[in-house]
Amino acid sequence: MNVMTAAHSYGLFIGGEWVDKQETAPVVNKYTQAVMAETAVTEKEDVKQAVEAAKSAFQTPFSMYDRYQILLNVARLLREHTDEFANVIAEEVGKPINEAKGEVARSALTLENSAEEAKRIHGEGIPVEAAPGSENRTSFTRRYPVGIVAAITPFNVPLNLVCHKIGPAIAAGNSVILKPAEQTPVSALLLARLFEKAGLPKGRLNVLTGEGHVIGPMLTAQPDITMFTFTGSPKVGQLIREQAGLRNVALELGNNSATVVHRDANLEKAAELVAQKSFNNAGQVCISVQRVYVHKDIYAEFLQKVKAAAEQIKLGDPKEEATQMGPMIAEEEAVRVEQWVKEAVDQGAVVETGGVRDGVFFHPTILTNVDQDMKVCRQEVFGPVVAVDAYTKEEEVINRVNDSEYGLQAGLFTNSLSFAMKAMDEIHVGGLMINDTSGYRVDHMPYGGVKKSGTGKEGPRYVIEEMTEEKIIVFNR
Ligand code: TXE
Repeated sequence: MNVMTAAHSYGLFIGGEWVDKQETAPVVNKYTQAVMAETAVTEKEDVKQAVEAAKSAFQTPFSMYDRYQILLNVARLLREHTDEFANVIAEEVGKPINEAKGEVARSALTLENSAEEAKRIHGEGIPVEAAPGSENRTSFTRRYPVGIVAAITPFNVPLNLVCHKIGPAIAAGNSVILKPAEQTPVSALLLARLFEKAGLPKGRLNVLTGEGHVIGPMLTAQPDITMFTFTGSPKVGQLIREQAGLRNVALELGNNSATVVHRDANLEKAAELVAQKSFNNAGQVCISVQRVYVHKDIYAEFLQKVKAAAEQIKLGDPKEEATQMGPMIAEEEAVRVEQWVKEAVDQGAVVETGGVRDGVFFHPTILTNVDQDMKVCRQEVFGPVVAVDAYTKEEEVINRVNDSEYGLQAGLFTNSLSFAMKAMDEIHVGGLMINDTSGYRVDHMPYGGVKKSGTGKEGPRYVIEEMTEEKIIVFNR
């Protein structure tokens, strides 16, 4: 029996103070649907105060070494509080506890890497004297923080994707206003407490909770916010870009990731990784495997292996160690996925396994006999559904992978160097994983897509470049 833990209540975090609000919104445990927290609802006045706090903090010097130390301290505190954060993530996302612990570990690495990069922000010498007539000049560039960064984050990775925005922003010397996803804000609020404990100067980090479609326009209406960084759906990304005007907007958006399994692939490894990366976090990952193209010579054998792996996956309470897949973020999302699968079946797709909704749960599902124009292939399912199809030629499968409005990451299992090199040049994505699935990511690598998958790269070093402005200085003797 789930003992109802007393629901915690959290205020807004503005200028280093916790601000309680009259109106609050519940956060539910996605497995039990019990209220696990009450969070404050942001009003226009709070946005103004957060901008003021961020602005005055930005005017107070904050050395690189101090930034380094604070970020390193928060990484340490995160590790020390792994169980607390993992439990919150398991409850507010429905993510199995072991995956949640993994997210906490990666979040600490993201902050640790941000700390290291805080000490490596520099310009370079520019040989202007190489120009005839400039022999008496000397020049170099410097990088300066952009100012106030507004960060808006999605529900599915509520701690690490927040760290990917706060870490580099602070490392670069900016002030941050964070608006976490309304379905999963508690991890971000607990993280703010760690920054407060680590001695982050007041106003350098502000957290505003509430619904994005209400707070978003309030943020983009603030002229003092110099940059927006958003991770979420293309629809919202487009809205923010339109509202931001000429200001810089970094967008990490959706994908319908493809992975290719060539006839010379290691079938065991490919089937294991495809099953793992199709269904982890109930497929609610932007680089989750959604389309698998398998060479016809090994199609039947591969399908049998990945089906067997999918049928082993244990669904259940995310707080149980044995659980490998929890509920989706909300029942209406599971209903949407059920409708998409039904539509595909009506159009001729075959359900090899799964295809069943059980309340908020959707069973790991493998579809075959699919068509590229079915929603389950053409759009982003963001659920535990993968479509597996056969191909014959390298040229053909590259065209099918590219037949998408998205281009975040793709995977290719092959031992053919020539095919890998051809794919390297011709598959149009932000990242190509050879002998791995589209779902591979480590936190310090450049991560980001092309086409509708967004603009800009994440990974602390790359975000710091986007969150600083380069200035050239030229001395004339
Ligand atoms: O997105 P939403 P969700 C993508 C994933 C999927 C989506 C799922 O591919 O498409 O995110 O996450 C706020 N103005 N990625 O459902 O609805 C909202 O409150 C301003 C890609 O959370 O876009 C939340 O905080 N903000 C990614 C945030 O936007 C608004 C990895 C995201 O909400 C708003 C993870 C508005 N009008 C998920 N409406 C990657 N590429 O790495 C909502 N929001």
